[in-house]
Amino acid sequence: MDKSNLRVNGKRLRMSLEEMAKIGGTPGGGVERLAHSDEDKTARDLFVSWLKEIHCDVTVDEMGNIFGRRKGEKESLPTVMSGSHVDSQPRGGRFDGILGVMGMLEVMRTLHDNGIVTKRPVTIVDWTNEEGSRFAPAMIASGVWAGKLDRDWAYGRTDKNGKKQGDELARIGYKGKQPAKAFPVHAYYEYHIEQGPILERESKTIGAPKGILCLHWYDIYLTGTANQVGPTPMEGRNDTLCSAAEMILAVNRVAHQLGNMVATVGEIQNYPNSRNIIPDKVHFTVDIRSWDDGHALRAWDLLKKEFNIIAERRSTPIRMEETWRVEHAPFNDKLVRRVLESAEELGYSSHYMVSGAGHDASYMNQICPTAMIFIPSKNGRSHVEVEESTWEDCEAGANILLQCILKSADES
Ligand code: HGY
Ligand code: MN
Ligand code: MN
Repeated sequence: MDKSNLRVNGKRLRMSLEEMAKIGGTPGGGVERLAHSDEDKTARDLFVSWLKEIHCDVTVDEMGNIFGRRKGEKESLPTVMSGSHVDSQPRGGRFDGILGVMGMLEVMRTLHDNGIVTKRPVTIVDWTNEEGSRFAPAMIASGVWAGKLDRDWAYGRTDKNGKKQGDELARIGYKGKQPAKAFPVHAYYEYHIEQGPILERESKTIGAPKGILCLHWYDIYLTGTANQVGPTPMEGRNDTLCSAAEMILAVNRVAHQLGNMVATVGEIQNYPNSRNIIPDKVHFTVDIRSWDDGHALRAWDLLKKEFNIIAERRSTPIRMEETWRVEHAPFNDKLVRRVLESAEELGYSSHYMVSGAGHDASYMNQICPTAMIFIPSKNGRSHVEVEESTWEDCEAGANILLQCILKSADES
């Protein structure tokens, strides 16, 4: 059979995405499927049932990563793999992560329908807790699998209510026995929405990122003196929310000043968070990203100095945690070219770019040749309920994935 004419079933892909969007669906048309929530479990169970329908060999490792393997002619050859994540942000979108899992499922279904056995085995993966929203950091399970993060450290990470990641993984029945350890992979592709404005602005259908920015995450803790807001004079207050406010604006300013980076404070907790008590504890997060890891570290050095000055001036002692860093990920040139060539062969416009969003492909890139396939995000929006991509583009990206998988899986 001339596999270059093979195409996915776009309707079936749409149906699986719509089915998944019902799990944790939100009133605003998005999804909320936080890592290790009941919704995450429901989606995982459905995914596993679909894998079994096409006779995949399903395994779950210690971090809850779900693998579905389709036999190849030469079982001893390293597999070709693709996948993404089922978990979402709070009030997240219906495409982030799940498109890459359903897209690869559609590829596996297409191989199954056509009775195609590739030279190499083909594996699909759902990476646990890619978002890092409930349990920080992001990409934690692919990080453990790649040998870059410690499994027990990951198990010990807690959410805002003090629940431990390892306990929650066990609670939903996905704390597998198989070690979360890298096995040989010949090539890894990740199919994902762009989550930014470039493809839409350039009117291109397929994005081929040259790689992913570095991601550096920090946690800042401030302590002050709580008191009744009425009788306490303004002079001499140790108001942690005022310190945090100055620090948050410094994060924004430094990113503008240095350029070639993004830096954001996305999360803050304020205690006791009562309108008539001066806050005496604040926790907030800092996310810094750049293609140049050293540049991102220089920004952090500057911010640390500024934070210490502010904390000193306001007498609100500070503790800064350097929580997590993943290097920038320059993808494999050959595989990136394969994405661009496949787009050309299938008649789709394409664009060479960079990924500002983090993906499990960052860690896979440290293990094996890796590349990603993007499709446009409407109005460049993501991590929001209005996240949207067209069904035509979803089908187009899945067709590119199918061709890339076939080419890599038939390589000797
Ligand atoms: O943070 C990210 O870019 C991804 O959504 N984890
Ligand atoms: Mn994602
Ligand atoms: Mn995301």
